[in-house]
Amino acid sequence: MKGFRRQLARAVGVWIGFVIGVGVLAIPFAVWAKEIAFVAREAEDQQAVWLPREIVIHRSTDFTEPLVFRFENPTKRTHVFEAPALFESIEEGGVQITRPLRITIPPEGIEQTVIDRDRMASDAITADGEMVTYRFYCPLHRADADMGGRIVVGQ
Ligand SMILES: [Cu+2]
Repeated sequence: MKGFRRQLARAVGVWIGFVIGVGVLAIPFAVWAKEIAFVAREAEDQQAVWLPREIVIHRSTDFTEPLVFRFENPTKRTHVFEAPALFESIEEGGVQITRPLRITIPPEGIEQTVIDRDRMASDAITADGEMVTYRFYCPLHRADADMGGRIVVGQ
Protein backbone atom coordinates (compact mmCIF):
# COMPACT_ATOMS: atom_id res chain seq x y z
CA MET A 1 0.00 0.00 0.00
CA LYS A 2 2.82 2.37 0.88
CA GLY A 3 4.55 1.54 -2.36
CA PHE A 4 1.39 2.31 -4.29
CA ARG A 5 1.01 5.71 -2.59
CA ARG A 6 4.56 6.63 -3.41
CA GLN A 7 3.99 5.69 -7.02
CA LEU A 8 0.76 7.68 -7.12
CA ALA A 9 2.51 10.71 -5.60
CA ARG A 10 5.22 10.44 -8.23
CA ALA A 11 2.64 10.16 -11.04
CA VAL A 12 0.80 13.25 -9.74
CA GLY A 13 4.10 15.11 -9.50
CA VAL A 14 4.98 14.26 -13.10
CA TRP A 15 1.51 15.33 -14.23
CA ILE A 16 1.74 18.70 -12.45
CA GLY A 17 5.20 19.22 -13.92
CA PHE A 18 3.82 18.45 -17.37
CA VAL A 19 0.93 20.91 -16.97
CA ILE A 20 3.25 23.68 -15.75
CA GLY A 21 5.71 22.97 -18.57
CA VAL A 22 3.07 23.12 -21.29
CA GLY A 23 1.52 26.24 -19.74
CA VAL A 24 4.82 28.11 -19.76
CA LEU A 25 5.52 27.08 -23.36
CA ALA A 26 2.07 28.14 -24.54
CA ILE A 27 2.13 31.64 -23.02
CA PRO A 28 4.54 33.40 -25.45
CA PHE A 29 2.35 32.50 -28.43
CA ALA A 30 -1.05 33.05 -26.84
CA VAL A 31 -0.83 36.07 -24.55
CA TRP A 32 2.10 38.30 -25.41
CA ALA A 33 0.41 40.34 -28.09
CA LYS A 34 -2.20 43.07 -28.06
CA GLU A 35 -4.81 42.27 -30.68
CA ILE A 36 -7.26 44.76 -32.14
CA ALA A 37 -10.08 43.40 -34.28
CA PHE A 38 -11.81 45.18 -37.16
CA VAL A 39 -14.95 43.95 -38.90
CA ALA A 40 -16.14 44.93 -42.40
CA ARG A 41 -19.73 46.11 -42.62
CA GLU A 42 -21.77 46.86 -45.75
CA ALA A 43 -23.34 50.31 -45.83
CA GLU A 44 -25.79 52.23 -48.04
CA ASP A 45 -25.18 52.80 -51.77
CA GLN A 46 -22.76 49.91 -52.23
CA GLN A 47 -20.37 51.43 -49.73
CA ALA A 48 -18.65 49.66 -46.87
CA VAL A 49 -16.95 50.63 -43.62
CA TRP A 50 -14.63 49.07 -41.08
CA LEU A 51 -15.86 48.85 -37.51
CA PRO A 52 -15.17 50.09 -34.93
CA ARG A 53 -14.93 53.60 -36.35
CA GLU A 54 -12.52 54.72 -33.67
CA ILE A 55 -9.77 52.93 -31.75
CA VAL A 56 -7.70 54.53 -29.00
CA ILE A 57 -4.23 53.15 -28.34
CA HIS A 58 -2.27 54.14 -25.26
CA ARG A 59 1.46 54.16 -25.79
CA SER A 60 2.27 53.65 -22.12
CA THR A 61 0.34 50.38 -21.81
CA ASP A 62 -0.35 49.05 -25.31
CA PHE A 63 3.20 49.42 -26.65
CA THR A 64 4.68 46.95 -24.19
CA GLU A 65 3.77 43.97 -26.40
CA PRO A 66 3.47 43.28 -30.16
CA LEU A 67 0.49 45.01 -31.75
CA VAL A 68 -1.58 42.72 -33.98
CA PHE A 69 -4.45 43.92 -36.17
CA ARG A 70 -7.06 41.36 -37.16
CA PHE A 71 -9.52 41.89 -40.01
CA GLU A 72 -12.76 39.98 -40.35
CA ASN A 73 -14.85 40.18 -43.47
CA PRO A 74 -18.21 38.48 -42.86
CA THR A 75 -19.70 40.04 -46.04
CA LYS A 76 -20.13 38.62 -49.56
CA ARG A 77 -17.70 41.11 -51.15
CA THR A 78 -13.95 41.54 -51.03
CA HIS A 79 -12.84 44.51 -48.91
CA VAL A 80 -9.50 46.20 -48.39
CA PHE A 81 -8.21 47.64 -45.13
CA GLU A 82 -6.03 50.62 -46.00
CA ALA A 83 -4.25 52.93 -43.54
CA PRO A 84 -1.49 54.61 -45.57
CA ALA A 85 0.22 56.25 -42.58
CA LEU A 86 0.43 52.99 -40.62
CA PHE A 87 3.07 50.39 -41.39
CA GLU A 88 2.93 46.64 -41.10
CA SER A 89 5.94 44.49 -40.33
CA ILE A 90 6.15 41.39 -42.52
CA GLU A 91 8.65 38.79 -43.63
CA GLU A 92 9.39 38.71 -47.33
CA GLY A 93 11.97 36.34 -48.76
CA GLY A 94 13.41 35.73 -45.31
CA VAL A 95 13.86 39.44 -44.62
CA GLN A 96 11.80 41.54 -42.21
CA ILE A 97 10.39 44.59 -44.02
CA THR A 98 7.83 47.29 -43.29
CA ARG A 99 5.31 48.71 -45.73
CA PRO A 100 2.17 50.90 -45.66
CA LEU A 101 -0.80 48.94 -44.35
CA ARG A 102 -3.02 47.70 -47.16
CA ILE A 103 -4.58 44.28 -46.83
CA THR A 104 -7.16 42.55 -49.03
CA ILE A 105 -9.67 40.39 -47.20
CA PRO A 106 -11.77 38.02 -49.35
CA PRO A 107 -15.47 37.38 -48.65
CA GLU A 108 -15.91 35.58 -45.32
CA GLY A 109 -12.15 35.77 -44.84
CA ILE A 110 -9.96 36.67 -41.89
CA GLU A 111 -6.47 38.19 -42.10
CA GLN A 112 -4.08 39.55 -39.52
CA THR A 113 -0.82 41.44 -39.46
CA VAL A 114 1.75 42.82 -37.05
CA ILE A 115 1.90 46.62 -36.87
CA ASP A 116 5.31 48.32 -36.88
CA ARG A 117 5.38 49.96 -33.44
CA ASP A 118 8.74 51.64 -34.05
CA ARG A 119 7.15 53.79 -36.78
CA MET A 120 4.26 54.69 -34.48
CA ALA A 121 6.70 55.58 -31.73
CA SER A 122 8.66 57.89 -34.03
CA ASP A 123 5.39 59.46 -35.23
CA ALA A 124 4.55 60.17 -31.59
CA ILE A 125 7.97 61.77 -31.03
CA THR A 126 7.46 63.95 -34.12
CA ALA A 127 4.03 64.95 -32.81
CA ASP A 128 5.74 66.16 -29.64
CA GLY A 129 3.10 65.22 -27.06
CA GLU A 130 0.10 65.72 -29.35
CA MET A 131 -2.17 62.79 -30.22
CA VAL A 132 -1.39 61.04 -33.51
CA THR A 133 -4.34 60.06 -35.73
CA TYR A 134 -4.27 57.39 -38.44
CA ARG A 135 -7.14 57.11 -40.92
CA PHE A 136 -8.40 53.80 -42.26
CA TYR A 137 -11.02 52.79 -44.84
CA CYS A 138 -11.84 50.42 -47.66
CA PRO A 139 -10.56 52.14 -50.85
CA LEU A 140 -12.87 49.99 -53.00
CA HIS A 141 -16.11 51.09 -51.35
CA ARG A 142 -15.36 54.43 -49.75
CA ALA A 143 -17.81 57.33 -50.08
CA ASP A 144 -16.26 60.53 -51.47
CA ALA A 145 -17.03 62.48 -48.31
CA ASP A 146 -16.08 59.65 -45.95
CA MET A 147 -13.01 60.42 -43.86
CA GLY A 148 -12.89 56.80 -42.75
CA GLY A 149 -12.35 55.43 -39.29
CA ARG A 150 -9.51 56.57 -37.09
CA ILE A 151 -6.91 55.15 -34.76
CA VAL A 152 -5.85 57.64 -32.14
CA VAL A 153 -2.58 57.13 -30.31
CA GLY A 154 -2.25 58.91 -27.00
CA GLN A 155 0.27 58.84 -24.15
CU1 LIG B 1 -14.83 47.34 -49.54
